[in-house]
Amino acid sequence: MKTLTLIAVSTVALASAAQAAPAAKVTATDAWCRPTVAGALAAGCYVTLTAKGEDRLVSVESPAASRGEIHTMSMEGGVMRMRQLTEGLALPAGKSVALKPGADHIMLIAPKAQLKEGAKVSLTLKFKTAAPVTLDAVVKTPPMPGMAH
Ligand SMILES: [Cu+2]
Repeated sequence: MKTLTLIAVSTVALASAAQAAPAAKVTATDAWCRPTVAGALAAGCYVTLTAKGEDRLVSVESPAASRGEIHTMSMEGGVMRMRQLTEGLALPAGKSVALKPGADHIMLIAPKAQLKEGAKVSLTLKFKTAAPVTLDAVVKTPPMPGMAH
């Protein structure tokens, strides 16, 4: 009888230990994509990410495009250049990281349809540690139209 009781206690202990581990979480807000012209080869999308623990945005997928990439932009010799962040984008713990025009952004490659103002684009963001986040980004014209790339 004593043996049986011990087994029961250790099973309960294991179950509560599994529940106690908090799931790593990234919060995504203000997701939007820039409208495209018909036949556009790429579309820029933006979102603000806040990771609870240190994490990394490693990939982006969308049913609206062939694939998603994570890009950054920087000034090189007076010219704005865009490059892919093949290692993803670092997300420091507890700090909001804003993907925005002229800086880090999500690039949808080969959109399957024209992105029109007011439409919604489903994005799935995948992280190194946190669970994936799927959200709808709204298509809207950016406040500064001169920042297109
Ligand atoms: Cu880009």
